[in-house]
Amino acid sequence: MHTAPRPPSPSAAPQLDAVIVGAGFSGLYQLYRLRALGLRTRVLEACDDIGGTWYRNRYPGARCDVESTAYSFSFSPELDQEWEWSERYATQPELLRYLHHVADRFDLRKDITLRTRVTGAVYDEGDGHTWQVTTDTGETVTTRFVVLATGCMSAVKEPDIPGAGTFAGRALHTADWPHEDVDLTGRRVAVIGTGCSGIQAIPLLAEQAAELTVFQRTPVYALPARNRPLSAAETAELKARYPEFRAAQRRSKGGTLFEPPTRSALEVDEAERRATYEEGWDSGVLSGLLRTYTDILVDRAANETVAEFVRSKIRSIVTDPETAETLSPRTFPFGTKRPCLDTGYYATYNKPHVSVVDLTKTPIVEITPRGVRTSDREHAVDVIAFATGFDALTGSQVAMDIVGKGGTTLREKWADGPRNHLGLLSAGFPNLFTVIGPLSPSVLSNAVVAIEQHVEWITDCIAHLRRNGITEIDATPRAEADWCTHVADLAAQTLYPSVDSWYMGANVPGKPRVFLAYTGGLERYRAECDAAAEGGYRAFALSGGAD
Ligand code: NA7
Repeated sequence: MHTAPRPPSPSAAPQLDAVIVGAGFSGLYQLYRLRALGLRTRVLEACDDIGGTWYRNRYPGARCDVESTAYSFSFSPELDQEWEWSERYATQPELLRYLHHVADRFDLRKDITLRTRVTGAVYDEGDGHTWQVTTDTGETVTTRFVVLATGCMSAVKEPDIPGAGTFAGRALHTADWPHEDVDLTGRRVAVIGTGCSGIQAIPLLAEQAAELTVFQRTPVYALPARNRPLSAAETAELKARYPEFRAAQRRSKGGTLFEPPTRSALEVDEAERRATYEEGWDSGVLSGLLRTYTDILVDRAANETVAEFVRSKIRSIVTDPETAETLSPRTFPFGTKRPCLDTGYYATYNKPHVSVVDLTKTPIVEITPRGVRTSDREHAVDVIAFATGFDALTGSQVAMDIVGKGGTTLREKWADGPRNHLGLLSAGFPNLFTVIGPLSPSVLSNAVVAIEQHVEWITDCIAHLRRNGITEIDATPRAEADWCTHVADLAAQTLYPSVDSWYMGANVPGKPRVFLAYTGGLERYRAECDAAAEGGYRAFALSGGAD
């Protein structure tokens, strides 16, 4: 049970209409929308700047893996016309500049409070139908609605390695990189972790370090980004067709545009398959290989054809055959962990000062004051860069003391895995919406398109409630149970749940194994959400209120 403060008396009118937690892509757009409805809204942001994911992930090489022109807001045609992306895949600084531009252009900053972490929220289940939100600055605010815009990858997974605090050199984490330049010239650097963050950082860290040792537990499949500057002509051409492009994005399955495959990988011959995979590899698109055939994510034999194709590419790039084999993923099907887009990742291992330690052969025993001790030796280093990932999708929410009806905390309710209806509302936690949280398409889609769909649905819902004098909306236990079953059933038709990935919560010790995202695609999901809103949100439990 919780120790949070008691809720306010039912008669007290809330100080605010809405509190939004987080000032990244989700929080900024939600603020814009709720303000347009005339709601008294505040965004509370833990960091000392806006930007969310794109503020925190400042490591060298941090870049989006969806094309910038698609990974950007679509709600304002004027914004589309005035903003210029410089590269096919924007770097973190450019994405942050974009979000600053959005905040300024739409005058959002005045309702954003920085350096204020929401620590808890308690629901008044009397007639008040309000949340009392508390912060680490000692503030308490009452509000009718709360929107968790805390992102999918914001709870950093601290390295679960003995002795991690004893290192006498400099310890860094990709999700909390220093603001000032880190000069690694002449330094011996260790990188622990080879997910997307590690893979983006390693080539840049290798440019400076005297020695770079990569500690790899599981190799991943990485595809070349083929990043390049965007020409003025390309940009002009895109801007001319932005309206139709944005409309098509909204109708798409994953927020990016491509022709869906029609054939099985097993019904074509080897030469044709190879040619198709070469094209996907050269496309420089994250899903370039996933979208080649219908059965890549559902049939192991089909998947193995593309997995072996990537391994053949690794062998063709990495000159030392033993290193190439160490870097070759063999323990999980292609795409069941998020693939990575890289720039020079595999070729970095051809440099004489770069090496990889295969932790499946010589596991890390501990971090020592001098470096990293594996089962066979101690690796002395000056700097350790942890690229060990996140408590994805649920971590940021269960970190807060959120107390719903009956004094139950969200943490308690989700002890066996997240439960909600449509990823939007969890039964017993009324008026508390989540943007791209668990059991929604979130990490399996272009996040910005998914965010816009959620924010717009939440905004329409709140507008409806206010128009009709309804002060409480809750998911019904029945609808929630059906949704959780539906999400699990869809995932079970794929290879995803067969793999220990952060999609399954498997990277965090003790986290329940549940597939955390909706695999049915954005298009179908959007239809589900629209259907649930029909008939005055009849799929939810609604109550009238006191004010
Ligand atoms: P990821 O994808 O979770 O990668 C974390 C990496 O760190 C992965 O290689 C892990 O190996 C490794 N890891 C984690 N803990 C340890 C320990 N204790 N010892 C050795 N290695 C460890 O996080 P990223 O930040 O790279 O990317 C997250 C997402 O952000 C990414 O997919 C994009 O969507 C954006 P493991 O695989 O668990 O064996």
